[in-house]
Amino acid sequence: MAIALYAHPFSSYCQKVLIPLYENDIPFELRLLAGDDDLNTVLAALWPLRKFPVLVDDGRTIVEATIIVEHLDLHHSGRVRFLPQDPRAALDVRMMDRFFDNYLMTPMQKIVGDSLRPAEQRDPHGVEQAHELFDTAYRWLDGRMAGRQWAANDSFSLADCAAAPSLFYADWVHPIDASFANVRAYRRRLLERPSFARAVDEARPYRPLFPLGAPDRD
Ligand SMILES: N[C@@H](CCC(=O)N[C@@H](CS)C(=O)NCC(=O)O)C(=O)O
Repeated sequence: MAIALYAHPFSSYCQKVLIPLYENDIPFELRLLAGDDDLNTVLAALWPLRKFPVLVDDGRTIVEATIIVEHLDLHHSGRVRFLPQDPRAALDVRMMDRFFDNYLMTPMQKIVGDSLRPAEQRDPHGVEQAHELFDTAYRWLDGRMAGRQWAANDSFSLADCAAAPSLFYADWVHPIDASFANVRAYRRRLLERPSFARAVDEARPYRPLFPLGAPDRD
């Protein structure tokens, strides 16, 4: 039975799982969540929290992007492995995956989400905190990436699947300062990775939807 992915190409967490699907040429059907009420009803039945991506594989529903990547690595493993077999090395990958989700994806979603609220429901303090978090996270990541090609263990992994969309969009909402040369170089490297480049290209038509205005680059 084919894999079904409930997703939207412009969504950062969906791009995180498109990367392993493209890296290993795993066939899947995209159920495009683009305002179709019927599909949204299906999504709510599969996952009442209505967050996406959601993957259905052989009748089994898998939620949370990280777990979807782990599921694909376990059940549809291919040329590129996303978690090292050594559990100690795998911990480093998981640590970096948490870093990108918690300290880049989260403030990015906070800032974008806030911009979609009516003026009287905005949270300027929360947005300010999100910007501060970016500065701290970029600084830490710059040190971490010194001399590294990929986020963990010198091979492309789950951590880089999390890094690619989070750094891609983070730079749109809080540009990475030129002093963080390692982070900027890593972001460029991720954009050159064919699987992520494909995900970015497929999402290009949706750029006008970016509420803060997509920059004219990338
Ligand atoms: N923790 C979830 C987060 C997923 C998430 O926030 N997805 C966004 C799209 S990028 C979403 O579902 N937005 C719609 C909503 O929040 O209602 C994961 O890792 O998959």
